[in-house]
Amino acid sequence: MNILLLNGPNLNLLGEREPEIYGKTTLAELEALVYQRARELGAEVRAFQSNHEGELIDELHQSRRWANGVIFNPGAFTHSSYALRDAIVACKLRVVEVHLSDITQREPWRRVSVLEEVCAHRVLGKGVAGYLEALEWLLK
Ligand code: CA2
Repeated sequence: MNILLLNGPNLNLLGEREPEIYGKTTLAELEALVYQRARELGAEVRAFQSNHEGELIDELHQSRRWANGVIFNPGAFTHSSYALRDAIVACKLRVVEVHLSDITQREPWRRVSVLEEVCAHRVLGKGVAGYLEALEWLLK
């Protein structure tokens, strides 16, 4: 199984600010944890992070034949990006929407996900462990 690990805007700064919301783990550490668990489970992971909507869309397009599933934290694009929503449908990949925080318990604008309907599954508010849960869900 091949899994794309995709992180959206500002997640390159993980571990640097707002640890009370997003935890202390850096993006590099998070990616290493997912790589390690995937190796144990016999899967291959490719990780990509971008602050740019178009680059995330390009990565979904480019991975559509290689990947069997996607672990995707779209960051704030979650709440607004119909372009990413179309890309998820177009690439026909099983996408798990992951959020470190529980967006359903935060500001009203953060409670809305325009991607939820086109994702196969979602994991909210479990921090880094949520990414591992998403991996295991895709591999089960
Ligand atoms: O809870 C999540 O995982 C989010 O997807 C994180 C996004 C946020 O815009 C979503 O509403 C929920 C990114 C938050 C900003 O990331 C930071 C990272 C490090 C330091 C400060 C902010």
